[in-house]
Amino acid sequence: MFARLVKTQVVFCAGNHDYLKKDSYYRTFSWEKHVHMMLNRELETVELPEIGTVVYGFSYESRERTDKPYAGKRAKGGQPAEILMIHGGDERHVPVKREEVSNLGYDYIALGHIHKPQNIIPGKMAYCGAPEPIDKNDTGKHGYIYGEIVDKKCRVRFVPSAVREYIHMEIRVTEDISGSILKEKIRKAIEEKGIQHIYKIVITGFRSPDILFDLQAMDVYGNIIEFVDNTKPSYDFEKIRRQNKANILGKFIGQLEGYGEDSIQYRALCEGVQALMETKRG
Ligand SMILES: [Mn+2]
Repeated sequence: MFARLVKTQVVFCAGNHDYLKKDSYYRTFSWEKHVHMMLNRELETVELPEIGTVVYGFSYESRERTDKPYAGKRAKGGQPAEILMIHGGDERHVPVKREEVSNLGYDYIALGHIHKPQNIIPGKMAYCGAPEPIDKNDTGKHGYIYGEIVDKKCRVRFVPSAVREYIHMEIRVTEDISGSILKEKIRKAIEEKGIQHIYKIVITGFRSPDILFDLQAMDVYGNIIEFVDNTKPSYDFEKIRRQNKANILGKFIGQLEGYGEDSIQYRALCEGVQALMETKRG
């Protein structure tokens, strides 16, 4: 795929996942002229005089490394544009301190390893993030960073380009909502945001006490990977207690009333009342 590019110089390094083993395919593969792989664990340079650019970088030879191959290595001024490329940034993968790299003289510092795109120093240092999200908690936009260095001034912008996004979506219900209405609601919400995305649906609010949602049946487009039902039954506990003063139901509510809706006591109250109501009905 790199070979198909006709106007682009590609510079890249091996990171902690695809680190250079002794028999790594990276070492022997013969890349096209415009594809430059860094095969050194120490800082090396790729000079691209035809575009007035030099890229400094290094590769991993192990899954983890806590040294800093860039430390104290200043940009040498060999080309008008000087870029430093670092894979890592956390404690076990080439730690990066903003102060340690920002005054080494590079025009831009390109960071990789963290999947969420983030600006570390505006116009100077950023993680582009994974071009496509790679796990369900990797929500938000994904893409690449487009930058231009002109007269030692760097301007960058993030360009969203991912085909899909992971989206966590909350759907509120009320006690008049049935399973089939909820299914419609979810379907519409997904259509609005895009059926190409992948969803985690969290259902909140108060449902009718008689309903138990069949969530599996609500995955209309096959793009819901997780359902969380946080709904609570809309019991009027005070009223039920008053009507059942003399029996176990009323006493049970009396014991567990007054706890917050997020407490385990509240859950016990809901489950217990439901069980006792069903017994009563039967
Ligand atoms: Mn990594």
